[in-house]
Amino acid sequence: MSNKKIVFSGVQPSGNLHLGNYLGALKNFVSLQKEMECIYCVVDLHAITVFQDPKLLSNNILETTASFLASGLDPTKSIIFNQSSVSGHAELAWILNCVSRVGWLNRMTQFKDKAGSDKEKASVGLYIYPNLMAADILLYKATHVPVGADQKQHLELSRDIAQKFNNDFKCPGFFPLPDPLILKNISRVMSLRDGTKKMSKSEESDYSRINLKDSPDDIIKKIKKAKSDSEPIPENLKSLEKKPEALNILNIYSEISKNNLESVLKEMAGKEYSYVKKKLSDLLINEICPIGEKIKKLMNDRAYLMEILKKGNEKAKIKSDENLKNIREKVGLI
Ligand code: AQP
Repeated sequence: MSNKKIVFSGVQPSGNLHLGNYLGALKNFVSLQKEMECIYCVVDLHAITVFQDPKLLSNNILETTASFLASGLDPTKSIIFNQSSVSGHAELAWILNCVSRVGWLNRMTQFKDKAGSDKEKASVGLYIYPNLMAADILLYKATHVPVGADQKQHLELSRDIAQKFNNDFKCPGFFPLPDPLILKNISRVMSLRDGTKKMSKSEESDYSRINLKDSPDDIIKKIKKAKSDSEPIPENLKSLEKKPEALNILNIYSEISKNNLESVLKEMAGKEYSYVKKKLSDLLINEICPIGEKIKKLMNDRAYLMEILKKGNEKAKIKSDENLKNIREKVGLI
């Protein structure tokens, strides 16, 4: 077994990237590329588990690539490519479909959330999405996976699948068991309209999220309208237990201002939420708007983005072909 640390993670090109994707994933991706070998993927095969308009999908693949670059990912340090361009992802997913158990998938809460009340009408792809995610990670024998807390359960499943493969095919340690890298402070950014739901690309109301491409005016408007609390900011965390929207605003402020929540409460106790909202808008405009501008600029040079994906694909393919050859051997495929 090798001790090499390999990072893998992905983002779906299913719409506008938002503050949740940025704080829960992208920011972490950028800091990791300084320390480890990193592979970052635009997971387009995951996106189509829910219907995507083909024209919008092609555009979103490029825009997610642009968002990676604009957030600070460096294609000379990290491998950046789109999932469907490396066929090994789909091939390994099939092998792992045969290792993973129906009972395991039945426990996945994201399927229950996304499929909604009529599960019979959800795509089979949405149901087996976690097996494809395991394939993404194991295809590169990744050891570390930076994700938001919403993906923790899927990552635990990837570990179970890796372990079962190693046992079934009597190859202990063949697949490393991938570790999640989840930020402690703000692992889940919640919707600005409903503090019990995560901020999400597919949520209908644009007021529920801050998009990376939002203008300063959009940010000011959305934060102003964000649900909080009519009572002043309390001194302690306990008083926020039943106030998820207020807690969300303070959590986002804590993350963006790089102060822990306790010291934010100390600083803000007794003030109205309009006070923290004003400070938060200023900080968000400073951090997010330059990224949005870069995304827009990069989207004017599609040939450049295509070239980034092509080069990333070539590098990813070398690694995945080599691993897939060994995986096929273990399974007995000729
Ligand atoms: N609200 C969030 N807070 C923290 N992290 C988040 N992530 C997503 N939303 C939040 C993290 O971003 C990475 C990429 O996510 P994704 O786009 O592949 O899928 P998702 O989690 O399903 O994101 P969305 O926005 O909710 O997309 P839709 O609406 O299309 O399903 C992951 O690491 C995720 O944890």
